[in-house]
Amino acid sequence: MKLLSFLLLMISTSVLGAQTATYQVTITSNWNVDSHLGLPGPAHFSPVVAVSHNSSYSVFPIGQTATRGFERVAELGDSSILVREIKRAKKKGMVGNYVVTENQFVREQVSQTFEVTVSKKHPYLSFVSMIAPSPDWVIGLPSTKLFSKKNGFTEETITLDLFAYDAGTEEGDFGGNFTLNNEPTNPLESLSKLTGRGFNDKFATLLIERLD
Ligand SMILES: [Ca+2]
Ligand SMILES: [Ca+2]
Repeated sequence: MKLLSFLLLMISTSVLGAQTATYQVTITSNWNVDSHLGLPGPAHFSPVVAVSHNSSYSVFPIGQTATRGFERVAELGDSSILVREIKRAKKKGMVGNYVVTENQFVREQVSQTFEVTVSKKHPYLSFVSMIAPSPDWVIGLPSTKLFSKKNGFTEETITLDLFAYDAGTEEGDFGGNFTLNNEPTNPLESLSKLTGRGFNDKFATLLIERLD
């Protein structure tokens, strides 16, 4: 019996393939005075909150209004409430893994790298990080599928430009306004790309590479 179950395990592993894949994510700052009308001394990207999930969840839902947790990240870079929301989504089966990184201080540390594991059950990756200081501006990755039944886990390297997005929770959305204290936006607006002077160039670039 033992041999039989061992054989079945071998067969199922080879037929179904690996259940998870790990990706290395690198974010490199492009925040600069000329393009973005200012680079304040404490300029940084807040700890990245990255999540693997199914199609019912996203941590960067373009077109939707902010949850309390998302608002807190967008305005203060504080991920504590968002992590609670992610844990609730995990209990409901919508989320697989999540990671919270460190601040990325763009004057001394131009890029940061972290790893995320996606699975067949949670094949999407999304993340968010605050452009700080700012009213409620973020960079992020909308839900990106890294596994399909047809092609398996994505092997190709993904590169993307990351532009500034408005979380729709605070006023003051004009180029170069790297300040924290602005009037609340009421009612909330949806997460959308910022446009105009100071926003036309990417704030960062993104590289996603498969590790194993
Ligand atoms: Ca805003
Ligand atoms: Ca607010």
